[in-house]
Amino acid sequence: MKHGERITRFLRDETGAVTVDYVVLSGALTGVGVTTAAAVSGGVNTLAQNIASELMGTSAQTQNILASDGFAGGDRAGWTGGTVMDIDQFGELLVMAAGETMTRTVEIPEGTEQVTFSFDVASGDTVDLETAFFYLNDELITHLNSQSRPTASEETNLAFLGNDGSTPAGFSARYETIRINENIGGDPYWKDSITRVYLTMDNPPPEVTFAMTNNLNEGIDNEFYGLDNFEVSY
Ligand SMILES: [Ca+2]
Ligand SMILES: [Ca+2]
Ligand SMILES: [Ca+2]
Repeated sequence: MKHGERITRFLRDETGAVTVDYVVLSGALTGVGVTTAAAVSGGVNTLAQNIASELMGTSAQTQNILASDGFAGGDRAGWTGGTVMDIDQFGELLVMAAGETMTRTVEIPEGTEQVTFSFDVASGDTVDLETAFFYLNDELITHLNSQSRPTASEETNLAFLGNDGSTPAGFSARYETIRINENIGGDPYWKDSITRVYLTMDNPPPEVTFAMTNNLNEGIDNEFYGLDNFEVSY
């Protein structure tokens, strides 16, 4: 009998031991599961944060403004040449007289891959297929052929980039028509236009000078090219 009881106890102990082992083991497995879930969710969270900061980085990239000039209150800080004029309907513009050159130098952070110059060009009154020229560091990037007065045969105004906007290597130029065939301001008889121009420069040096000139042949009160909403960004 004693021997039998011992066997029974032994079996019970074995069963008990197995049960204990199972509890410990399943507990350990649950622990591994929790740890794995935490690790995976941690990884997913990190990935989500990476995507979020990547997206924020992208939007922040377009918001790095190096210069922003609207000439409000006659402010022309940083510019050489040109005269700020408050022309009815156009507002305050940096106006370029016949043959005049206007420049603005901007410091570019090291490692910038591409810098963008964007600005509105107002073609006022009797501009008749005369041209505004745009330079970056003395290199002619593109030119705007504009006709802001009504032609003799039809009242059609024009504004387009010369050479179809083709540019030297490492630069690009494009434009958008903001207003055309309208009497915006100046002399109400002569129609005007506003063209937004975008220039880009790849791998810019630490300092870039934007310059704008023209081949107008009349006084500022007869025709003008005006600059507004000038912005440099990367
Ligand atoms: Ca303005
Ligand atoms: Ca003219
Ligand atoms: Ca006008």
